[in-house]
This record gives sequence, structure tokens and C-alpha cells, in this order.
Amino acid sequence: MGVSSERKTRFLRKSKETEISCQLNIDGRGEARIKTQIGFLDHMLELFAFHGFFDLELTVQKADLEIDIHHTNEDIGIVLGKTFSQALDTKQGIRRFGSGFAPMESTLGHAVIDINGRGYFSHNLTKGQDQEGYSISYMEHLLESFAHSLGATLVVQVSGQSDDLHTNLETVFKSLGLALDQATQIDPRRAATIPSTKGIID
Ligand SMILES: [Mn+2]
Repeated sequence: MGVSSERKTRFLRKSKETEISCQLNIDGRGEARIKTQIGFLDHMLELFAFHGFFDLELTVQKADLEIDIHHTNEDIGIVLGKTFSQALDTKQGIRRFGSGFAPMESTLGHAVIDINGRGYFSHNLTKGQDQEGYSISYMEHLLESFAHSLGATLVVQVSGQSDDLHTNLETVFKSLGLALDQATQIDPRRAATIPSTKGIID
């Protein structure tokens, strides 16, 4: 179908602050091996990979967690975004847009993504007590660096926000998995085409 059947890749990023390795199969079964050294984030990324049918192995080999989780959390977003971007190569054939809803009790997460080459992230999350050292602003840093590194516009809206951050963020990461699964699927009607009227997504 004009597209490499293997959409798998490896990525390694080393900085003075962190060292993070990642392996991805976009057309996987949702099998995740996540070792970020941030337990709460491991759980969220497992949900993301499982519901997105991504085989994802991400390991934080070195981190400056003695300071705080700031660098590690942000660098994980960069590595994830670059890994997906690399696996999608020219973006040929992909649906490009994706949308996912994930409810949990009275909380409803909705993620909408457009893999258009331009990084942008917004969300409306205001509720949820910090949990296990994680917070709304860490989620914001992570997904902002993810959207910029992937080259995607990502909008996340959560309605019926819970006082429990765990609940709110589960709906965010599950709906993101659903949205990204959809956006990265090959559309057979345009399998040989870059999905932009400009003929390029960069
Ligand atoms: Mn949970």
C-alpha cells in the first residue's frame, strides 16, 4: 500500500539531566513496559499505550530525581513525541486527525489531535489534588513537550472534573491513546498520499 508495513522505531535521548530510551510499534497490541521512576506516570503511560494499541517500552535510565521530577517528566514528553514522529516518518497515509472520549465515573476526558507538524497543547483541567508528587502542571509540561516534539495540535477537555487527580488524568491518558490510535491509522483511501493539501507535513 505504498507505506512501510513496519512502523517500529527506537529512540534514545541523553542529556546532562536524563537518559531515556524508547521502543515503539505503532501497530502493536498495547503491550507496555514503562519504567520512568515516577510510579504514577508509569500507570498513566501504560493506560495510554494499552488503549492506543501501541507496544511501548520506555525506560528512564538516568534521572535527576534528587532535585524533583521536573526534568524527567518533561524529557519523557520529548522522547515520546520524537519516537512517534520518527515511527510515522513522512506521515504518508495516516488519518492525521483523531478524537477519543474516555469516561470514568462522572468524569469525561476528551482528547482531539491533529498531526499537522505544528506543536500546540491546551487543556481545561483545574481540579485534582496533587498526587504522589504529580500535579496538573506536570501533566501540562509532559503533554506540551509531547505535542511539540511530535508536531501535533492537541486539545484536551475534561468535563465533570473530579477532586481526585488520578481519576481526571486517567480520562486524559486513555482518551489520548484512543485519539492517537485513530490519527495514526492508515486510511486506505489515501495510503499513498501525505495527508495535507500542502503535500508535506514537517
Ligand atoms: Mn488507576
